[in-house]
Amino acid sequence: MEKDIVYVIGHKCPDTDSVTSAVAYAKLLNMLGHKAKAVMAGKANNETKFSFDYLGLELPDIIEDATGKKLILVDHSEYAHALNGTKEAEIIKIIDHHIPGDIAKERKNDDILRHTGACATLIYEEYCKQGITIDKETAGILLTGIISDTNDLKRIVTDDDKKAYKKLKKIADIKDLEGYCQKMYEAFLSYDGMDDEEIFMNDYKEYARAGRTFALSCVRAKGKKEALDLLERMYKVMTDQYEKLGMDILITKVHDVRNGGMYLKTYKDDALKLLKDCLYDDSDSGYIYKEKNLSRKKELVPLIYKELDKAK
Ligand SMILES: [Mn+2]
Repeated sequence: MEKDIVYVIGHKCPDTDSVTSAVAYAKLLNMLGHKAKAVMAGKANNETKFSFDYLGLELPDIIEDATGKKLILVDHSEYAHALNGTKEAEIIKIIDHHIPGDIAKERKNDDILRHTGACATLIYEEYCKQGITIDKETAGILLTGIISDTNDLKRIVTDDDKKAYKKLKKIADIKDLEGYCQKMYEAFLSYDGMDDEEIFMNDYKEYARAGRTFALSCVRAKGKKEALDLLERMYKVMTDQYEKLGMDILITKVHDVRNGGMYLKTYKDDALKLLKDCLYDDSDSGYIYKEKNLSRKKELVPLIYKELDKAK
């Protein structure tokens, strides 16, 4: 019985877009008569917890291993970001809005791989394609995913995101939407109840390129003082966790939300030099500071890929 269930799952270190996408897509499959269940590949972050609470919804269960399971992957398409055991799972479908990863590349089928601001936008479109009416609850879920991944459309988004947002906003009819977004953002910035290791793993992603591996953790701070404090604490976590994580390079990016800049620190060996080369930083400090906060997905990772390719 369990074997027939398809698990709809987002990436490790789940963010709100990956959880909402999984929940909404599992609901769609259920409505179409399939046995599907949304699950999470790890603990929900504070923003996701807040949103589900606000919408009066239960968070999906967490599963620890995907071995032998039937999966639909949402919001990721790389083994490095997927739950342990995904290589030994049967992948039915992928719906992702990032650059297609290694899982997507080794398949030829009806996966949905398109660049949008949020994966939730792609799920919204699936409801439209299937002709399923979106109820108020589902609209709230999908709208939340878009709000989270696009910072309420303030980041670069596609016309499809804007279209979905407009439609969903109307159906969801969230009272005081602006206040909801504000509270989501406050929860997103909050590390309440988390220790330093949990903060480091909260938004942590692994990558491989040119025979080397690296991981980049994104952390937020409410000002310069907190940013520098977090930078040192995350350095300690990187030092302590280096062997366990098994990456060649660990990087922490602390975004100073108040002032807009970013601080980067690395572990170990040549990692700092590599990153300084990427970012044309010729300072001799033990970290990097830039006035502009760069996006991990769209800016930092591509820059690091380029530098690693050069060094190959
Ligand atoms: Mn996403």
